[in-house]
Amino acid sequence: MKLPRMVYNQPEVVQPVRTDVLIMSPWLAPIVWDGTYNLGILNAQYRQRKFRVGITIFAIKKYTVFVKKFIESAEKYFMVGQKVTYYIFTDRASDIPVMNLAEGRSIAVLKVPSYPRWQDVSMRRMEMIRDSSHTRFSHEVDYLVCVDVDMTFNDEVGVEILSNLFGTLHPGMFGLPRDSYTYERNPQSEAYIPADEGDFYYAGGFFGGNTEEVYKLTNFCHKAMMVDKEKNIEAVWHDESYLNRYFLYHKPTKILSPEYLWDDNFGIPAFLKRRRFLAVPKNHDEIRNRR
Ligand code: 4GW
Ligand code: MN
Repeated sequence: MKLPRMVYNQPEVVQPVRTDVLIMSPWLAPIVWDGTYNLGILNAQYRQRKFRVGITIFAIKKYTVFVKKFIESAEKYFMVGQKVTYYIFTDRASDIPVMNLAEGRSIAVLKVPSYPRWQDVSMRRMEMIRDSSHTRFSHEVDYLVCVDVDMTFNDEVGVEILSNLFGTLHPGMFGLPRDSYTYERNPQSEAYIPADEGDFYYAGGFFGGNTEEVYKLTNFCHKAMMVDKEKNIEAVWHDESYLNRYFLYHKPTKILSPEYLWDDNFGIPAFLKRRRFLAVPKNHDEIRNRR
């Protein structure tokens, strides 16, 4: 495909685009912040090849209430103009609303079991994503984006996030010393990270990559959780702890700034120019405990 002529500002070699935040990890993975990329250029580059994006969400038990707003907001802001499949894992398929989507976009409902403990509901996502990787995802999509469902898109999230393996900086822990991160600190756990290791604290609610890398990540996390379970160990932040362990030794090729996973309970710091994907305030009694 021939690229159209494009006119845009020249990149300036001796004038950094952001000086208030880190925009590159020590292993040269870009950290995606507003102002660091030109979406027009990226879209033009991505248009040259066909690709499809799958976004996985889990709506188990009462969390089906989040689906409608999630999809509505995603239709407005997530990968607009791209081919997208929403993979909705649920134990209550009849509660998933029928929705009109833009052209090239579709919903696939995957029926899965529920677990009595919410920790298991959260952790088993790794196993379920893994199990669908070879049966479906690898045939149907090129990239997978795996996110929490108790969220809404509030601004553009596009091809700038795509990479072989990406993770997102947790909104509550950027800028802290590594020994204060809430990594799993029990050396007996498969999620263990010593106090003098660790790069960033990544959020469990937004990661992804190409289907093969997401398979490897979810397979690692699920297996590690099963090893721990045999020893009656459960990492402090469940799937998030195992994800952090994985990313320590398999560095992500791209890192999303907290613009991509924000919670207004943390306020709005000056460096945060956009809040693209926001936590829905939860009434914990309503949503969580009455099940
Ligand atoms: C406490 O009672 C619960 S229930 C904690 C999580 C629960 C839960 C989570 C659930 O009942 N059903 C469910 O589908 N989930 C999925 O796990 C859902 O996709 C959710 O976004 C994800 C992680 O749970 P969470 O969003 O409540 O976790 P935080 O508060 O850390 O964002
Ligand atoms: Mn959540």
